Amino acid sequence: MKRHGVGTTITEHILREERENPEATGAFTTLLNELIVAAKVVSREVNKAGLVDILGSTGRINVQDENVQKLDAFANQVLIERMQHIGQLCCMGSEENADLIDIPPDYPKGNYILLFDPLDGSSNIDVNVSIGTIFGIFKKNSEETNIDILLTDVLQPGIKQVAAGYFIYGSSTIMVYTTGKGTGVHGFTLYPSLGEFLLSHKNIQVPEKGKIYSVNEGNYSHWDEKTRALIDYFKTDDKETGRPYTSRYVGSLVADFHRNLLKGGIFMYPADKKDPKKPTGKLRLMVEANPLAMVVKEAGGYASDGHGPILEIDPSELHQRTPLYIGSKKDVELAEAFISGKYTGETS
Ligand code: FDP
Repeated sequence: MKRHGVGTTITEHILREERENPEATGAFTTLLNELIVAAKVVSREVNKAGLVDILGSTGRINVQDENVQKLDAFANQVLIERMQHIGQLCCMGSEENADLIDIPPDYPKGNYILLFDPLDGSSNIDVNVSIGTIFGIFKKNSEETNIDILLTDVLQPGIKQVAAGYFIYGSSTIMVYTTGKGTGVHGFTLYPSLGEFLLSHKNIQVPEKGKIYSVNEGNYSHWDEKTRALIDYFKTDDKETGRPYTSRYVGSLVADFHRNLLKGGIFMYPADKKDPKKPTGKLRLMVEANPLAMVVKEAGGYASDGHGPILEIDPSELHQRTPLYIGSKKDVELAEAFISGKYTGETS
């Protein structure tokens, strides 16, 4: 509903979802609202990232400023500082921190666990390519609030996430999130003049099959035969099965994922032999793969590690890595058939 020329704000949307959930206490609404504030701060900083140098070189100000930090460290700090005091979290986990992040003793604790990648795609910051923040939210198993949280409380399979989503800092800033259970995936665009996220992408559905494949093909020589066969498949001419697919790879997971979510297709970061320390690929299960897997599932798509659903992986480490195939259901099922050696012939 339009109100005085403004569409649905994200706050309205979250409150509506809260009213429709009889078990809601308002705790989750508080959590999301504070997360949105943190993302607005990061978005503002990302938008002026290039200006720091410009101002420094022309006006000779700021360039020696000790407070000018790397943006990913800044985003991490903003998220931790904004989220730790709200009273709804029992701990956090960040891609930037080796261990779990405790809630300081002078703040109240809650039942939610927030896991995030504060600035994904950070190698793209310097070149003005879209980057993002990814988040997944779990509930701890026990209702008791004043107990110490152990890593085992956090290491839950992605299927147990109660919400997940991302912010993309691109030509505009967009938040996409879901609370699962059929509530849909919705996108909200930040209107800078209002400082508000407004509903812009209602109930996003990823096409069942796409035309795009997204992968860092520079890793070709490090892949096994099955992975190479899959990529060769997408590139081979065959009108009946809609091939060749078109290749699109930004190198920012959030940006590549977001494009394929809206247009259809598959994003892949396969296992490779490039780095013996990362035999299962580069991407992190808890802060990258799981949240996007929840989003894509709710939008009608699928995420796999090549052998089964990402959301069913039982994690053993906070920073566990996983191969990732994610996007249109039929494309990901096909990839899974190739990788697990079950591919038998042409599919449409
Ligand atoms: P980045 O290293 O720039 O932070 O997981 C991080 C990530 O980017 C993803 O956003 C992106 O999809 C991937 O790594 C890119 O990796 P490659 O450079 O190996 O393609």
